[in-house]
Amino acid sequence: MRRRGGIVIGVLVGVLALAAAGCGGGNDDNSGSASATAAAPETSGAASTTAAAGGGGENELQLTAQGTAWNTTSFDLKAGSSYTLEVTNQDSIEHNFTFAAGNANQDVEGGEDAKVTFTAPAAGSYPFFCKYHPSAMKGTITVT
Ligand SMILES: [Cu+2]
Repeated sequence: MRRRGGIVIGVLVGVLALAAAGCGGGNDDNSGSASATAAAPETSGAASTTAAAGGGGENELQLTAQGTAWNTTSFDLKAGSSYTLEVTNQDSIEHNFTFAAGNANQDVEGGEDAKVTFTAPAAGSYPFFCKYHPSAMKGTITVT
């Protein structure tokens, strides 16, 4: 922990030093590229890709609550496939994602987001909704 923080601070200081040097017009020999490549390994692990979706693997879905409404009211899933849904709550009040056929029931505090994983049931059409605002926040999940 300590060591890593020191490296991050060191990189920041280096960037600032380079910026300052740029203004003075002096040491341009080891400019921008050096600090950019040094920082790259730190961030590589954090970036999540959605490209992994496919054959029996994990599929990522997104849903946002804003103004006591969902930004998406329909999803198409494949029967038996596993899904991870990230629910983003942009309101200040708590919302919830309930998809009973997939045994999903996930609360999401105001201003936060939460992930819920479920397996698509047999082919059919199923409702999803926020259990706190079921008439305003509902949609349909179609499984094929
Ligand atoms: Cu709600």
